[in-house]
Amino acid sequence: MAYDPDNIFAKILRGDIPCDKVYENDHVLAFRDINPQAPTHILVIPKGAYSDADDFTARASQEEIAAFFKAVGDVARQEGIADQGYRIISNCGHNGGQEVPHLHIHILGGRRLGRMVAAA
Ligand code: DGP
Repeated sequence: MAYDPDNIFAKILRGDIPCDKVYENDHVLAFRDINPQAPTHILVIPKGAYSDADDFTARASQEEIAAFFKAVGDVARQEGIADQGYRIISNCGHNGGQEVPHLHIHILGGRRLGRMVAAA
């Protein structure tokens, strides 16, 4: 999918709209989801213009990929949910149910979560 520079997370990265930031480095930004599905619900996004996990894994550098996945673990530990466990999800494309077309990993924790995929 061609990257849409006007998507909401691109606007957050540009500082055009605010976010509740929890973590940032040269490659990654993480902030709280506006519609949390668990006591802790954080979105981790790369700073590069990648529309989804397919785009990212095809085009991103080894450094960007390593930094992104490392940040997911760092955020979970920072937020105190790693010991009890948590879930990471990245919805990719139409069938994946992705709504915002900038790659993001959801980190969900702070309670026991239900089945991984609800019955349709
Ligand atoms: P997905 O369906 O995987 O594309 O999830 C998109 C998530 O983004 C959804 O859980 C709600 C969240 N979201 C949408 N708009 C905003 C926003 O403006 N700010 C924040 N913090 N989260 C947003």
